[in-house]
Amino acid sequence: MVVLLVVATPFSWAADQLPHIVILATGGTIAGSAASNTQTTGYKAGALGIETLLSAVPELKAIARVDGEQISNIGSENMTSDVLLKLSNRVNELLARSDVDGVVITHGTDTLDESPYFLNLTVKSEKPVVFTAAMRPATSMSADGPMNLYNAVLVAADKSSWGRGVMVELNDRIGSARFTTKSNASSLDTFKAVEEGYLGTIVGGKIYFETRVDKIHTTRSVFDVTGLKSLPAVDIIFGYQDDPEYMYDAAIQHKVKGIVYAGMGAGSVSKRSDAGIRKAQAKDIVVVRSSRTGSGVVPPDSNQPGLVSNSLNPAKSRILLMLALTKTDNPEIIQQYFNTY
Ligand code: DAS
Repeated sequence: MVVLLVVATPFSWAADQLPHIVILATGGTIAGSAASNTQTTGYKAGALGIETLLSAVPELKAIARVDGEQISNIGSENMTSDVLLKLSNRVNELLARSDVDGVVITHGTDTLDESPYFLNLTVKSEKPVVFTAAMRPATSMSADGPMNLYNAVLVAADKSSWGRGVMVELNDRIGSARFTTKSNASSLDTFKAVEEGYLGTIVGGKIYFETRVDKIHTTRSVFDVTGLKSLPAVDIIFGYQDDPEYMYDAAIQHKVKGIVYAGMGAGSVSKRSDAGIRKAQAKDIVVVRSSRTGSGVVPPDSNQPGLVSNSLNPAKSRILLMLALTKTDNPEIIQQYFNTY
């Protein structure tokens, strides 16, 4: 008599069924290393590799099949368009595979309002893309990186995350790439969307989504960076009392294609900036007025030069203007992009 022994190994059976999440590491404080566990400033960001980050969170194995790739290992103050293009193209390659269910990207916090928005406009998939980071280095007491990474994978592995656009997850909060920005230089809860709030939160390992993004993103975006080797040069010029016209001369001299004006209040221009903007426009440079306040809408104003950024802050406006200029230099079309993305 043949006895067939079937051993159901829940864990290995479950492991085969777990979502496959790829973690792309770019550097930042989450991979930061300091001399002591009480040091939370002045450390080296991007010091630890992806394997070290993954080994610090063995609990990931219970929620997803995880692979790690090192895209770069830099402080995000040194993030560049070249790395953004590499990152976006790699994410699209991965998400086009039927055996990949989502992507998590570890990143520095300093420009974590730029990279996620770039991918929000260039990823061509409904699958979850979740950025995460840390405000304390991996070597510090109560480092926030491991739990942020665990929660980011939890979100990326969850079917309810599909179709929400690129997300930013830190400190048990889930923000949208479109609205989330770094609101404080050093606090653990620095990532916020002042007016739009969070998409959801994570409590006790459970995801609670509360809202969705109305703006266009991912699969509905017209922007495609496949095969692009560079992006049009766009600079940001800050508006302030006594702001000089020569900043615009420098931008013109360097042959930028676009300028974002980080204006006072609702994008107000001084007489000097007005002259500078009109001079740039005369050289076919597209100028968009944003607000240095960090939130709120910059409305159209026929008395002031330039397109308007809607509710995009200056750093996000630059991301959209760079991508817009890969498609057109028509001001009416670009303004429509700012009204809808
Ligand atoms: N330099 C910061 C950065 O990489 C470190 C951090 O906060 O992640 O953005």
